Amino acid sequence: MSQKPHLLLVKVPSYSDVIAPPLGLGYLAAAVRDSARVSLLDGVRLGLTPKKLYSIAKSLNPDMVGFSVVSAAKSPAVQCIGAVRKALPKAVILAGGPHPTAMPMEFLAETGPHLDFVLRGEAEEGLRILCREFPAQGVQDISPDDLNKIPGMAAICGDAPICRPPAVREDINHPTMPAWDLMPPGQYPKAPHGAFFRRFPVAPALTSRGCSYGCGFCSVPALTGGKIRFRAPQLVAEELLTLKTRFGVQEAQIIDDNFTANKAHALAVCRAIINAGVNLPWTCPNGVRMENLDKELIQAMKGAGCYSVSLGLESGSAMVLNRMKKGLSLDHVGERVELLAKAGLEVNGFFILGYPEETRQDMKATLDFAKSLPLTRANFSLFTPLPGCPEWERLSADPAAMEGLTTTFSQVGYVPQGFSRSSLKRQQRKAFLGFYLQRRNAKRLLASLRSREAVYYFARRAWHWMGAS
Ligand code: B12
Repeated sequence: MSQKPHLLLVKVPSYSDVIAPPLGLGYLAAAVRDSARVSLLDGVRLGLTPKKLYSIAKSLNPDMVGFSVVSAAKSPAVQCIGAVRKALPKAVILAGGPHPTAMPMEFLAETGPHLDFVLRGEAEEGLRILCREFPAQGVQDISPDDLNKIPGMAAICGDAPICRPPAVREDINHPTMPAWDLMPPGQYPKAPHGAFFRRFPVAPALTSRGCSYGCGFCSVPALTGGKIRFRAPQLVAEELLTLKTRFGVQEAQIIDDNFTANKAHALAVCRAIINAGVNLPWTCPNGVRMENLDKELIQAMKGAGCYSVSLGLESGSAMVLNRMKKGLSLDHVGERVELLAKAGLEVNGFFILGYPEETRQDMKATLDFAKSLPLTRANFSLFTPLPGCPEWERLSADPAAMEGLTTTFSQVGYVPQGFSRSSLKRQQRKAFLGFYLQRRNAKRLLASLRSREAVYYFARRAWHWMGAS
């Protein structure tokens, strides 16, 4: 075809208390722009339904449609893909993101003939090949041999299914930044990652991808090959400046899988931010690890504008931490949290309740531990095994353990022995209330709700966490 194909990228809608620009789709759009005309629909922000998507697809009439799917959005994804196939019988329809990456053949089977293929892992390269080298109408034109050459490809292909390993990019400096014009942060509601912010609009940014730890509850190593890769610090600083000057961004969030995994990189990013005169407040709302968070790094982060850090503390029980393969000793936690708090940073603790074999005593230990630390906030989530995480692999071998398991995050996903759904939920409520009914913590929480809209989104989030059954 002589003209550039029109590619429509869709973030599949599912309930989320966070509504933030979908970086993955932004990177894909930037990667293929020289060979395709790209449109982007953030279904979470727009509250997209399959019916609405059907009409939009009809009127835009793209040649290719790519869906980004997390496991929580699996069922809406199947419906959206069906709706688009009905609207556009000839379009190439593909999917990617965490869920199709972890379960490619199952997802292809569930979507039936509507989905042409899945690109597993980081799809910049694969999508570029598809846009550049193949005519956009009709996948029939692509031979199985050619399909097999595309990184991360998974397709049914008659009786010779193709299923390549997830693509992992070595060089993450290209494209230099996501296509921010297709997802301007100013269009997003005040519901960013982590709920709390000081200024708005807020934009997420990456300085690295991947994580080399092997925590039992996390699927990141399975999705990204377990290897951490870094962006050039200078590029990070330039992206933040662009966000500020072109898109009016007032605050940034570093959402790496593990920003502090490599101290030299984290220090270099802080230096680049200062040298470029970025001058934006920023936070780390994803859990970071504590090993490298010493005085030097904490001061550098603070000096570069960081005011809040979230820590993946997970549990106050050594037995549970061990089971999680977290590689974290409770002895050093207090000292590190003190260091952060003394430096004047907000410190948020992430805890998980309901891990396999966890008891009520372990949960009490977690609450007591959380209360003993000088935390600004704490979050107690219920363990949900995600496709690709080590605990999912282990539980899958036992049909009884998998019974009733859900990954929607709108209800209890997994119930360990000795609990029912409602008793587990009660433990979670007890933990939240136990923590926030401490005067010091209640005061801090109220002080950080800075606008009416922030109160609304916080209440929505609290209802979701405390109320869902
Ligand atoms: C930041 C983050 C968030 C942020 C997103 C903010 C933002 N601005 O992007 C927020 C807080 C919103 C979030 C929410 C949730 N998250 Co989250 N999140 C992440 C995190 C840490 C990084 C995501 C990211 O930006 N990666 C960098 C970009 C470049 O990569 P990417 O998005 O994966 O996109 C690449 C590929 O996946 C692929 N790709 C993506 N989409 C598509 C589409 C097509 C067509 C193709 C071909 C390829 C493709 O190509 C992209 C470019 O390389 C990941 C961990 C991780 N490393 O994946 C977890 C992760 C994705 N989240 C996870 C979960 C569970 C959730 C929630 C369900 C949690 C909850 N309790 O509600 C919600 C789901 C919300 C929703 N409806 O989507 C899981 C998903 C696992 C799974 N099997 O589904 C992950 C993997 C974490 C984990 N511990 O396992 N999350």
